[in-house]
Amino acid sequence: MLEFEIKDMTCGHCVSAITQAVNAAAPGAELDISLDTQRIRIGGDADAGLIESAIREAGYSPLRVEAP
Ligand SMILES: [Cu+2]
Repeated sequence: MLEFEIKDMTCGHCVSAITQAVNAAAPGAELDISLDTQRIRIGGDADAGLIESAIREAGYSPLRVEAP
């Protein structure tokens, strides 16, 4: 599982833009987005670098949250 904090994800528009970016970078991956905590989780063994750059290309600033 991957987790990112995205501080500039602030509204429903951001959520849908990021959802599209992640779906394109990791087709079929399970995605859990929380606007409240400004975090997203991606299930499975998706490529962290690929997803991070897709989110950046969509205009946002993801910060990788390392699992404990
Ligand atoms: Cu927004």
